[in-house]
Amino acid sequence: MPYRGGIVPVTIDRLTPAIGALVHLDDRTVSDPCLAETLYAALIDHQVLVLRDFSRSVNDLVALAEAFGPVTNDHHEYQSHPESRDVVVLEWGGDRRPDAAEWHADMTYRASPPFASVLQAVHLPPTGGDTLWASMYSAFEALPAGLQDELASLDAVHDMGAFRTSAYRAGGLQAMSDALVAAGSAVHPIVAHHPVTGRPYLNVSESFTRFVIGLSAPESARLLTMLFDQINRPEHHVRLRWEPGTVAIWDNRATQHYAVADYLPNRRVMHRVAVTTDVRAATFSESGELMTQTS
Ligand SMILES: O=C(O)CCC(=O)C(=O)O
Repeated sequence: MPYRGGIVPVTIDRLTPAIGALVHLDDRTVSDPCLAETLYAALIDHQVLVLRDFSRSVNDLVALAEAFGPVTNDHHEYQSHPESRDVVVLEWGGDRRPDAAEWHADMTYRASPPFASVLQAVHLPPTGGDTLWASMYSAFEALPAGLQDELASLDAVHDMGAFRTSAYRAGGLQAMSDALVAAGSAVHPIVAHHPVTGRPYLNVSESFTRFVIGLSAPESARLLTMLFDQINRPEHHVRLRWEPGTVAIWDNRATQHYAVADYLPNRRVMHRVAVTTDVRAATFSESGELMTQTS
């Protein structure tokens, strides 16, 4: 079905009932500001957008990310691309084991995690290396109403999770403690509300959520494990089979992702740009209605 979000008509195919859409850009360029509005409205609707055969230029990838907002080169663990500090290179293979085969939203150990991420496949293994996204709206809505109510008053602590391992191996306890302080930790509500749609979503991840404030350690562990099991249910998911040049854009608030680590010793290289802030969020009505010309 043709979709007329914003001003520019592009064709958008929904990928699963819960999450994800394939966007056909045809010959449009991301420097077109109307297209940026259209992609933004589609991202809010579908949470993850997939663009096939996007330009392989690092600058074009950054321009695509900048259509969504200011970008950041601020990551404590990954290397930047030699042509652009804004592009992080995620390269795995041989002895380098992938680190993202666990459900997470990016950097929730920060008080303000990035709003969105843009990821491009650069080099792929012959098979494997898919990425899955899960809708945290869908995961929350599938919980029993009584549990939804109980969760609404709870907050949880997020920290850098397994990222601490590299610091520990490099410099022991002091280096690990320093890395934890440098990366930061944050307390977020277990049920967050999307700033644009107003919809509630589940806001805990197995990568970064450590503890539920106010519960005993075993109570906290039991509750989080139950919520992680919910996130792991396939009805909340979309699974992307990458092709070289494929780009995925995700809203880092009400989604989580999982990079399947099934391709070693083959090599897989991805470029990622993180968008810090949703500059358009303030232009949306309090009721959560999109203010673009979506028909
Ligand atoms: O490599 C992937 O497919 C996803 C990487 C990832 O988890 C991330 O960018 O946060």
